Amino acid sequence: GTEQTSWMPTLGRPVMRHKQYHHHHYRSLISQKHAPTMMPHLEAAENDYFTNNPPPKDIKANITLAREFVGRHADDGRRVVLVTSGGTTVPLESQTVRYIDNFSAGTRGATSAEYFLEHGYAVIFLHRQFSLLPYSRHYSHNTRSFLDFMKEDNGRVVVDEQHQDEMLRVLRQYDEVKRAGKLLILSFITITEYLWDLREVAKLMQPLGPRAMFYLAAAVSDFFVPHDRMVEHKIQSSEEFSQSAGSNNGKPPAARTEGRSLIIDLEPVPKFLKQLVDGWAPEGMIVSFKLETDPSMLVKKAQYSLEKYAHHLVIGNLLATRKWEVVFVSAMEGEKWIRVPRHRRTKSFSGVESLVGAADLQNHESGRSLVADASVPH
Ligand code: PAZ
Repeated sequence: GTEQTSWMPTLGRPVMRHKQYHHHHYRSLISQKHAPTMMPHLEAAENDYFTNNPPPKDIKANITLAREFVGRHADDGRRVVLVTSGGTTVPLESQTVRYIDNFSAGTRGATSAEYFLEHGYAVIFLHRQFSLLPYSRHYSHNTRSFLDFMKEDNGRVVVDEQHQDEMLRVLRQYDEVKRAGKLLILSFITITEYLWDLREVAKLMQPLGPRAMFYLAAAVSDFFVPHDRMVEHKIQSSEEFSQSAGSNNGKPPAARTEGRSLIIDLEPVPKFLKQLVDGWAPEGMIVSFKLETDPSMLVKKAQYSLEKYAHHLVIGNLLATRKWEVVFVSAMEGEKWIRVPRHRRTKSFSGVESLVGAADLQNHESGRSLVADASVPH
């Protein structure tokens, strides 16, 4: 139908974009894009990272699942979106006792996945293990237990009256998605697992051409401990028991105790968005998220990211207000805020559910309905 193709005509990058748009933000993108794609030093950084940080144990299984999923939906001419969700961890030890984590609960990703499914997409949901999942999110991770939605009725367990309508609606959507095989759930824990999965799945999605979308809502670590600087065993709290330094290929271990303090030396995670845009998913539509806590930084940083990576859309949000306001920053439309009333926020309401319309952002008409959607009570 028309919905299936509304964003496709303008998707090609970068040629189609600079032919069609004259927005001032866009000019800087053009000059960026005239630089050779895949700079050699970026490729070197990629090779370096993936050579030195081994793949997760389940990478082969994930590739097999994703290949089958993408192949099936490609044959059906369906759009496929890879939604990333939840936070990545940074382990401090190979036998991991301690790790660095972040706040993300996976609300944005899980909620958006439901909306993509509702809009006809097949969804690969790459999420942090045990973070929120589409559909079940309505009943998990709550202050209430799922058992609080149940009652006993003549020796059988049933959903209590009060939750019947809502749960029936959710269950029907979930069953339909399962029946049609439109949702593939993959999981990661660490930053390295996430990057391996992202790269491999993105490459598998290449045959989809412009029918592939990447919706990168996961909160990805900026700093990490490289594999060759990670200590093997649990970090000890006193120097007497500390492991001897210098055992990792001559490289200094990233974590050591000094007196009673723990010193951790983290390295930057290479910025892989450039590789995704230019190398792994050259034809896909790419939507990234930018999280800040300082309101004066948000739009600036989102614009910077858009110009640097020359992808389609950056959705900016602030930690404190992320459930009810976001800003879309795109070459075509500049800066556009989307807000939903704050008081309607409930446990199961993400506040940005209609963001799934991101796919239609290149179409002014539906851009408006997106905002309107946001004010319809659920
Ligand atoms: O997972 P959540 O719903 O609690 O939060 C969503 C979010 C803030 C992680 C997401 O909207 C986002 O901005 N992700 C990118 C974060 C970043 O790496 O900048």
